[in-house]
Amino acid sequence: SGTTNGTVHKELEKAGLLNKTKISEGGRKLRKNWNQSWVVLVGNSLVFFKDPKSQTPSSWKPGNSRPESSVDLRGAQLEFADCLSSKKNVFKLRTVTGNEFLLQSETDSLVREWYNTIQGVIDRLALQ
Ligand code: I3S
Repeated sequence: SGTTNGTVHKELEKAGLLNKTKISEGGRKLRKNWNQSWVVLVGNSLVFFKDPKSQTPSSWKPGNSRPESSVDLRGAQLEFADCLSSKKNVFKLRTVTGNEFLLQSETDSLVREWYNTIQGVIDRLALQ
């Protein structure tokens, strides 16, 4: 993040479409409900938007659209989790608060990029 005139500008790291389902809330298991989500990695957060059609990287601005939910990546854990789904290219994101999400795409390279970029942010936060 950079600061100009007292305003913090969070860095947009990555944005795109992924299939997403939440599988735990505070350690409590949830029933899967896979949906396509517009996912934005900005600052220390992974932000999910419900309506992918109305979102593009160029149209995304803070405060421009209402996120469905947001995940604090500090202390979060990532792991590939093809064993948790019949889908391929699945990884699990677990937050410190015990929320767990599965993220997936049919495109292998895209999923690897997301995994590596999110892991990079988690690693950076661990050093701060
Ligand atoms: O791991 P699960 O519970 O077998 O996941 C599947 C189910 O949640 C299923 O929903 P219903 O049980 O409500 O019909 C979903 O439609 C599937 O997509 C889930 O499995 P995958 O393998 O797609 O993660």
